[in-house]
Amino acid sequence: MSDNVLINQIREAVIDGQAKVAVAKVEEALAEGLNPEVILHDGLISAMTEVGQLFEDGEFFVPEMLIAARAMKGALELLKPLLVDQGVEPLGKIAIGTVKGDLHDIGKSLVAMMLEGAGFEVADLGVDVSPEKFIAEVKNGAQIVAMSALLTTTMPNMKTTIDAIVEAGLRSQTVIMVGGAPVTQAYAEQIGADGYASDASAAVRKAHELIGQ
Ligand code: B1M
Repeated sequence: MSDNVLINQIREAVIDGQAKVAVAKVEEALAEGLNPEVILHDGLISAMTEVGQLFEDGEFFVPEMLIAARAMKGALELLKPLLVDQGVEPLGKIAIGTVKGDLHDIGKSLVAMMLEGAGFEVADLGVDVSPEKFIAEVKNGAQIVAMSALLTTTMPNMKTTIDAIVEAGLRSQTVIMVGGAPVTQAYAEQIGADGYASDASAAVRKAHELIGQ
């Protein structure tokens, strides 16, 4: 089967929330030798972009978004070992999480996975992460605090977390990186973060840069 047909089938399976079909098609694509990064970007991420558009257009509602996300996560699990190179020595410790009030975890998990693959030790704190939890990880030796936000309403919680880290007297002990669809370089600067990355690969580059490697 042609590569484009398979990629389209993966996209459609994710958009339709057909988790089993999505996994089967990703397996088929891998067996045919398609590049995992192409499957990720042109198949899975492209499908979630379409899902977001359908939601904005009022054609999809939260349940449809949720089942599409489940299909994406199932397929992503298959790609994980292929996208993650085995790092040898941990390069530094990163605490990553989606900020308080925000339940979106796919992008954050993708970033965590790529950072881990690049050789960082990653503490994935999950979603809806309070400033206190990030602070506990800084006390626990995290050199980078990495925050993700997908909602314009939760972006300010990045600033709240930075302020809490400052108040705890820990700002000089950690560097702070932010990202997520609504976040920009300008916003990162405005809230006093040390770095911004637009996607998972950029996050790996930024993490290297931030801890001087
Ligand atoms: Co939500 N949702 N959602 N949602 N959802 C968006 C974000 C939205 C843009 C949809 C839309 O309107 N088009 C919109 C936000 C609008 C806004 O704020 N302006 C929205 C809304 C409104 C909501 C609810 C409020 C809906 C409601 O209840 N009425 C609600 C909020 C719940 C909450 O969080 N409190 C909600 C709920 C949900 C679901 C639970 C149903 C589900 C999430 C399931 C899950 O994650 N387990 C969901 C989904 C799936 C989406 C969309 C469709 C897809 C998100 C996604 O996974 N993208 C999304 C629309 C969209 O983004 N197109 C949408 C794929 C992922 C790989 O990309 O997360 O951007 P992304 O991550 C990228 C980069 O951003 C970057 O790298 C990643 C990989 O390239 N990145 C970082 C991310 N974090 C980073 C951190 C870094 C660096 C880079 O450094 C630390």
